[in-house]
Amino acid sequence: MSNVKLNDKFMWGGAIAAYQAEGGWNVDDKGYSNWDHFSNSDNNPFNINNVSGNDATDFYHHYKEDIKLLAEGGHNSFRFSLSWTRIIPEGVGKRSAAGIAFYNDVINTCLKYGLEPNVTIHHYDIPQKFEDEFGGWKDKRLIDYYFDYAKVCLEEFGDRVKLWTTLNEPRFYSYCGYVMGNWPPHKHKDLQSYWETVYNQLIASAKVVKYFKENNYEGYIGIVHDHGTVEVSPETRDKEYVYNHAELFFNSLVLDMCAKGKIPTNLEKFLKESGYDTSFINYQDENLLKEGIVDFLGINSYQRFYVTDSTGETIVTHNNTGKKSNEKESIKLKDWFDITEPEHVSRNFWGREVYPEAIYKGIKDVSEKYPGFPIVITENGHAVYDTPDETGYVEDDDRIEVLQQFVDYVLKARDDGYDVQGYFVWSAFDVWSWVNGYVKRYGLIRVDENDNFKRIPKKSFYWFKDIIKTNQITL
Ligand code: BGP
Repeated sequence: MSNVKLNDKFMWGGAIAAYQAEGGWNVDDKGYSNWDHFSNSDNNPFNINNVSGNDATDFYHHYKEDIKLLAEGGHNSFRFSLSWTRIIPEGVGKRSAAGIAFYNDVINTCLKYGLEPNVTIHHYDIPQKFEDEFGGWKDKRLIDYYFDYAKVCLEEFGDRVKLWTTLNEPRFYSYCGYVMGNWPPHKHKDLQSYWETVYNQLIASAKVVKYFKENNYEGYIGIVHDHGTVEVSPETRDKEYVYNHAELFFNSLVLDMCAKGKIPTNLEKFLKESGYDTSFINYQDENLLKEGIVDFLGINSYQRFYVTDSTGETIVTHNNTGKKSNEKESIKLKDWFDITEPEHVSRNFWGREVYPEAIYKGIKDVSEKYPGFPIVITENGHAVYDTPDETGYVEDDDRIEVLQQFVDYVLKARDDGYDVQGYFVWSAFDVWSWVNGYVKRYGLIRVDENDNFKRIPKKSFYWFKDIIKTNQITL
């Protein structure tokens, strides 16, 4: 256990992200983001499901009702993110009074209902302008623009928000944007940009953490990583090689930089061996990284990575259409590793393995490699096609069954002495899924986009309320 207590009590809550929940994409003076661009470009070839997050689930107009409902569900905390272009419409410079007023009221409403706000400064949405002007996170200029934006967030909300995270899933963001290509900026198998953009985001995060500490903000600041333990299949020829390469790709680039303040020792070596341009790595950056070590680690836990020897060219697959496709979420990375199929795998409709033990293994793995950091499960969830009855009620027993196992593993991890201090279910209520819109749902509260975004608690909402009630934990 660490000496840090992020809260008085173990945090039970739900998570959402600005673009996926807020809607109100062009109200008041809100600026234009990369995801607004995704939704509003005519005939966007990348928007394969033809979905728009313009209204998302209208949190912008429903937040009071939502937060009240979460409090009724027994939640004592709430994770949400801030939209850069709502706070600084042009990305840099003038602040939006309306945007700031909105978030002030969200925060104050949380506090009124006894929910600790757990605020993510950046959850995938950047001003489109920076994507157009210089290619977003590819360019180190974004580090300073992001830093200026984060300072505004701390200045405006830091008197009441005590739990911050700098970035949501820098790795997965780069993976989808530059390797998979299903998210903006839609580059496919551009591994060079993958490494560079993860690196740049981690430098940006460290700048903010350093600033937070230097300015003695009250509270704690962390980062959110999409962790999955790397497991090497038994028939693998070169187990150590495969493990080290996969671990660098999936976990240690992010975690070493933010928790050890170090560039992973094998990063430059492995990249050079594979012919990458490593000039973006600057060991001088370690001075900043050391001063920008996080207070805690936010772990989004959905899966593990089961790997074996590389068998050939790089192949990336993803299932963006649900049960219409048999495609699995997978990558074969030339000369590094292949994701392979463990036996008896259960998968969700979008081809992702459902493996609840991953959350326990993840907590253990991170605690052992990065001792001394409290862990918060900042996301964990289960996507299904929900079928409401005529009143709009959803009996989501399938979701409950999976989440129960995940929660049991989190509680077991605590019993076994691992310092887990919170669990946030993805998602608090239905939100708009990045490329699947309203079809792929995770929420414990149904949002009916065809009926004025009406909120109707699902069976899982009551299940979670019960979990919270019977597991009140003092930290
Ligand atoms: C995480 C993201 C969330 C959320 C979740 C489910 O990676 O942090 O924003 O979207 O995954 O993703 P999806 O809706 O694409 O299934």
